[in-house]
Amino acid sequence: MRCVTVLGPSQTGKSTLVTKLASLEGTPKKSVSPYGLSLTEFEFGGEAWCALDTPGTNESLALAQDSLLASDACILCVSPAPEEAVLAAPYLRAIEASGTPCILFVNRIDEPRGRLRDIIASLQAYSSHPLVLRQVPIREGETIVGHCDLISERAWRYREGQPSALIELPASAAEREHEARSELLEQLSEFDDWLLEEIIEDREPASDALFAIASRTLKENRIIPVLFGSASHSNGIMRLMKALRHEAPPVEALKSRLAGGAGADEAALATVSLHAYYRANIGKTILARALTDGLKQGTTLGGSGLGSVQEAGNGRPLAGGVARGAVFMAVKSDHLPAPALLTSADVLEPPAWAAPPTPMLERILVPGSERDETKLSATLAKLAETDRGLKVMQEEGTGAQLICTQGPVHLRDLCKTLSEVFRVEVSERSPNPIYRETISKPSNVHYRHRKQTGGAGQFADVQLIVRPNERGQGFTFDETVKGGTVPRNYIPAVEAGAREAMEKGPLGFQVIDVAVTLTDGQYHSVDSSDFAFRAAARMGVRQALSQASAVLMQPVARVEIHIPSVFSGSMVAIVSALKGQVLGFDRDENAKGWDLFRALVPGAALDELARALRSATQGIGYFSKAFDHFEEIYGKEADTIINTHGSGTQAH
Ligand SMILES: Nc1nc2c(ncn2[C@@H]2O[C@H](COP(=O)(O)OP(=O)(O)O)[C@@H](O)[C@H]2O)c(=O)[nH]1
Ligand SMILES: [Mg+2]
Repeated sequence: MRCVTVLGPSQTGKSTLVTKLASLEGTPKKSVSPYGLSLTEFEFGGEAWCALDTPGTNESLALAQDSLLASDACILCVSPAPEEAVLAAPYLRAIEASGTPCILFVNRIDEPRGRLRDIIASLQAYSSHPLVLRQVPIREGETIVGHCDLISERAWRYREGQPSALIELPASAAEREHEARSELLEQLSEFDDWLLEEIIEDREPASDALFAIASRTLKENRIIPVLFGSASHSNGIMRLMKALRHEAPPVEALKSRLAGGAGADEAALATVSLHAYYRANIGKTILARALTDGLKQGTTLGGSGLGSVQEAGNGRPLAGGVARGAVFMAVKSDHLPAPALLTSADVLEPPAWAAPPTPMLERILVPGSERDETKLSATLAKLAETDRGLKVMQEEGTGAQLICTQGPVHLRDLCKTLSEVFRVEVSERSPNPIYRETISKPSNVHYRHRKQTGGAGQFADVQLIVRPNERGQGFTFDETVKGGTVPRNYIPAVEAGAREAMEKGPLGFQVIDVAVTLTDGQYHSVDSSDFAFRAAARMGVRQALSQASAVLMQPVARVEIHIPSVFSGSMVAIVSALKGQVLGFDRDENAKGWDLFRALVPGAALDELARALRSATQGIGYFSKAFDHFEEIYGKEADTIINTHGSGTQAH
């Protein structure tokens, strides 16, 4: 079986294209995962094919990447409007990183949306491989009525609902054809010395030789050939499918690509799992592709016996086992993760390029009942195993389930799976922002803890200095006690008490960056104890903090924003509006046409940054974030935060 991924922006006609490709010769079989990955099996040219169709939203990029893990080649489907080219940038980036041979298909050419040359030029800005036009349109007025293949130089006229008809190349198209053909030969000659020679010698190379070169340059992933058509009108579909059949590399090429990318032993690779999900009453279902022959139920894979294997298109049991190259469904193989590379003994990480984008949307899941509460964390942990775009954590302070997802659609799918498959009901809320407080001036305190209850009394007396520490230094403690006024053995208890006082300061937040010094004190030979000194220090430091002009501190994150360069102009304004600080920006060395923008942004503004970035970049820009430091925050803004989130007793 040969496998191809179809990917590209939303509404470019990917799903229509897959349906048309799969229906060229017979009836396709199709299955769809709850995450929207749709898989179609069909026959073409006497071979079995599998097309993986992914939703065209940026949240689904991870799904597209996982599909590439199992694909011999991919089709990037775009609309012919040059101004929409930027929407394809994330896909070009992912395809290039993966090393998957790619055919660019400009769909919807029945719609007058712009010139082919313009769309190719716009897309070229995001690809380091040359985009090589393999056909030119034949036009009547503004309408494209057919195409001429630049290698065979055969011209075709589209016919509604029927195969295209072979025609004479119209004189009006001849000049453009000639020009485009020379361009194609020139582009191909960069990768073929023989062809270069032929061109220099002004010889006309034979079509067969050119097809062979075109095919090799796609297999070696040096170029991206460009075809066009209209999926809904079935125009250009046969040409595209034939190109795939003749030019897409065999599964062995995928195998060595995966082994190379993951640093794995190619000979040992048996299977790549690309996607997993849970179904009610069935459990974990894994989509995988066999890289060797002879896999069947019971075969040792990833260290354990493979459960039952089924046809991916319709779930029928594969009694005879799985042939090399076949995409299959594995159930009752709970030990297998996805995506992963599997040898018979081991489970290996997929290549780094397949890592999902950093999850940007953080939410707290609140269980609906006590029963749900116990089930929720176990279920989330299980889901995170099969969904690398999901991160599960606990909220600081409350211990609630904090999840990071790719975005709102991902979150919705997740809650749906929780409810429908695992019967766990949840509601959601935003995480509590994390604030801290510190002090802005030193303060001294003399505190005596004394109690006489029943028999034994309690006595401890401490004199303390509380001072602001350097930013980032945290809590420090020392002592300058002279003459044993506080005996050595009680000093650790004083430190412990001081530390306890840091748990909640006068504004109601954890206190950071404070130095406490024990300077003097008194003890009682009978009534003093660790307990008493701890209490004295705790109460004393609390009192000192309340006299030391507490200030609110907010977290500041360091963000790395990834955007196509065309959007870079708007970033400074976005970051400034969020009271962030721009640290600089550079070209992204790893992705043509992309910039990397670094900034410091208040933690509370990260949600807003995600929103602003989405709207400024048509959903394409994304960022990764890491906590950087806490910084002071004053005035009205601070008061509002203290009133909403603080649990202190003392007003600011
Ligand atoms: N005019 C025109 N419409 C198309 C073409 N291909 C698909 N469509 C329409 O575009 C819409 C989106 O198609 P779909 O295949 O769902 O796009 P996807 O989001 O990329 O999967 C549907 O209404 C299709 O009928 C085409 O070649 N020409
Ligand atoms: Mg679709």
